Amino acid sequence: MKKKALIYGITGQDGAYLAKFLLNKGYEVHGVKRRSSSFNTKRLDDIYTDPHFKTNFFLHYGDLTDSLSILKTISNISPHEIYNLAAQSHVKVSFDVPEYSANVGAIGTLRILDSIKSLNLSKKIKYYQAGSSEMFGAAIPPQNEKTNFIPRSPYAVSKLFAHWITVNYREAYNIFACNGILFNHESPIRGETFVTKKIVSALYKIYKNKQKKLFLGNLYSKRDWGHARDYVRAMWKMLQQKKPDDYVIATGTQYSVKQFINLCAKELKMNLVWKGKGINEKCYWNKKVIIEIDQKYFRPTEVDSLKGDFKKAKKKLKWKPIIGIRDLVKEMLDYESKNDK
Ligand code: NAP
Ligand code: F7E
Repeated sequence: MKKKALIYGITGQDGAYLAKFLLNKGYEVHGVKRRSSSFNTKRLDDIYTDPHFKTNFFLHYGDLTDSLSILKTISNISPHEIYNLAAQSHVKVSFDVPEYSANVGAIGTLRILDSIKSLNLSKKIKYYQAGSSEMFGAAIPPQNEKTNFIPRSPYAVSKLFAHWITVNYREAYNIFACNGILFNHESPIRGETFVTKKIVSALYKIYKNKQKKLFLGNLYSKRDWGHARDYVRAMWKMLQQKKPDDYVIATGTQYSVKQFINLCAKELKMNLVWKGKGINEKCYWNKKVIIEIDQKYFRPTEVDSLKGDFKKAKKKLKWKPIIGIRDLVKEMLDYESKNDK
């Protein structure tokens, strides 16, 4: 029998990669999208087919703040697997809209889990929860499944609730529910305001003389950056195990934001010169200032250093990342070039 998957957060970066991955595996894929005043399905354009014709891909309206729609969607579709990738996922923005971020990230997760339980589908549905390395926050790297969580933003705290409510519903109601604790993962279709996409897109435009300057915040935080295509494979693998469990997914390497900029510049063969310190640090190319610091991009509390230890996933899931950071940068730059009008 054909397996059915339901994806919350289908219109996001990971939702698009996961949908393609599952369609290739022969799944019938259902996704929940929010109503928006303009089209929000750009990332799905290449897999969307008019449902009047034969297709394995279906979109439904819904929202994680709306219990009624969640209950109805899960009941109507009765999927074998649910992937909850929906969130207000921008850490800096979560300081501006903390209540909404918690409503979606934390209570939204509870709404799905409790719908599974209330509909008596605990034995049928396997559940994946999109956890985040942000939950580790100030914990010393490398971080793994045994590391204490020290969250540093409303986003991270909401993900921590989601993590523990997933564990609780697994233990209390026997739901096959897994937490993936994923470190940063990027791609050409990463949201434009996350730092990697912001850097790649601006540097490319500066290189092509279509933009003069890029303004950034903290250049010295370090992240463990992988590729989204590798990471959605890990999500699926978690739900194919005999027992539900929680896993760290990472590359085990870290780079600072400044190192990431230098990697992009190297790929573009741009010779950058850095001068100054702190808020006055500037980056020059061809004797012109192309990068400056703007205080508004700093967070009230920062996460300084993330580096994941993914030994458990390697051993139990037989998972490891395939795409390294240089190939990631190259693919992101190629995408900018192909879409350059
Ligand atoms: P993303 O591109 O920001 O996508 C988030 C998705 O959630 C979008 O489809 C968005 O819909 C949807 N969404 C937001 N609020 C919603 C609501 N109230 N109801 C229903 N859907 C809602 O994020 P991503 O990078 O793909 O990440 C996927 C998940 O993994 C997120 O939960 C994120 O927090 C988590 N995560 C990401 C990373 C990473 O590095 N990418 C690492 C660890 C964990 P719209 O398109 O309409 O906005
Ligand atoms: O910031 C610094 C910023 O917003 C990375 C989300 O997917 O990964 C992501 O969260 C670093 C931070 O990602 C700018 O201060 C400097 O230290 O790209 P980011 P994030 O906060 O790590 C985790 C795992 C998730 O779960 C989240 O959903 O870069 N930084 N200057 C900047 N960041 C941004 N966005 N913009 C800047 O101008």
